[in-house]
Amino acid sequence: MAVKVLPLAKPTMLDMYDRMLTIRLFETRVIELFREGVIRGSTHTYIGMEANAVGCCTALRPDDYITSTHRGHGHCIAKGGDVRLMMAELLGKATGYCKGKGGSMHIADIDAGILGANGIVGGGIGIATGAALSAKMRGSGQVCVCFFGEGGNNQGALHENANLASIWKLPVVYFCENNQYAMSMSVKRATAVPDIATRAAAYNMPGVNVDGMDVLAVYQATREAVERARAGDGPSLIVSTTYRFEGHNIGDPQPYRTKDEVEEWRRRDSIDRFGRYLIDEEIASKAEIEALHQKVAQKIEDAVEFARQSPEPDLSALEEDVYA
Ligand SMILES: Cc1ncc(C[n+]2csc(CCOP(=O)(O)OP(=O)(O)O)c2C)c(N)n1
Repeated sequence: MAVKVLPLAKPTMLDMYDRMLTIRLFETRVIELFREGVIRGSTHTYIGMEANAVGCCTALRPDDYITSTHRGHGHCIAKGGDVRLMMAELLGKATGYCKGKGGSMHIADIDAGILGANGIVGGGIGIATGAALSAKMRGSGQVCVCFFGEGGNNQGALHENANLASIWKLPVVYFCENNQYAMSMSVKRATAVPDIATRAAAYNMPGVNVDGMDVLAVYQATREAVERARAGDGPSLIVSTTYRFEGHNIGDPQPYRTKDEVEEWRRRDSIDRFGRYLIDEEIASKAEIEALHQKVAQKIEDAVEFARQSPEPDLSALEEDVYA
């Protein structure tokens, strides 16, 4: 791996691999269940981007916060969300995170510091900045990571919030997942600057680029930004170069990109890469990696079974938890 990474203990690295694989297998089952008609509505999968959420959240404390996006399953799993409650929510069951009434884009787990997925592109940015302001005012030492896409990066909210966060030195890390496309719109056509990280200069904060297919590089970049935030030195912008292997949502025919391009990125798969690293560096044996695959597959099947067996919300709950 190219980037110099501070040492991580073997259990931490195995846990990172476990979480990356959990995201991959969770999303793979989501696609299957969607095609079966068991999951309805719209769902955006995180397949291909696993190194981002996992590398980033490994640099966080359990009580730190994240805000997420419409493509939020990976962030939720990486920060410690419960795959049973997530799957139940996707199946619209009463045991789900939102009692089956929110679906994919409203999953939150406040106890785990997950301040919510968000169907509004850029909708998490103000929430993250507010959470960081709250942490600063309470003197809690918490940091908030704000995930958004390169499409979200062009929302005005980012620029208002980045300015405030900088002048108030808020403990927030703006983490832009540049997966090259916002729906069908290529970043090259939609964004005025070729290097999004240079935008940080306008807010007097560090802006760094990172290889979003390298989980250790993402961990290292986030760790530096988190340390700066926790020390009271203010926000940072991290821009990771990554790719979603599947369509924007399930059913996207993807006319805007070639099969060759997708294949080229699939060859950079971050899970294969990290698995090879663990074996080559003799951190884990092939047998340990295989055992992890089996354990994770079992965990996902258990979540699917839990969701399938769970009851539908009762009709009497229709107006519960409705605020507006
Ligand atoms: C404010 C707003 N505008 C438009 C949409 C429709 N929309 C949903 S996802 C998306 C693309 C977002 O792209 P990006 O932020 O790069 O995230 P990605 O899907 O690539 O993860 C758009 C335009 C929306 N949900 N909210």
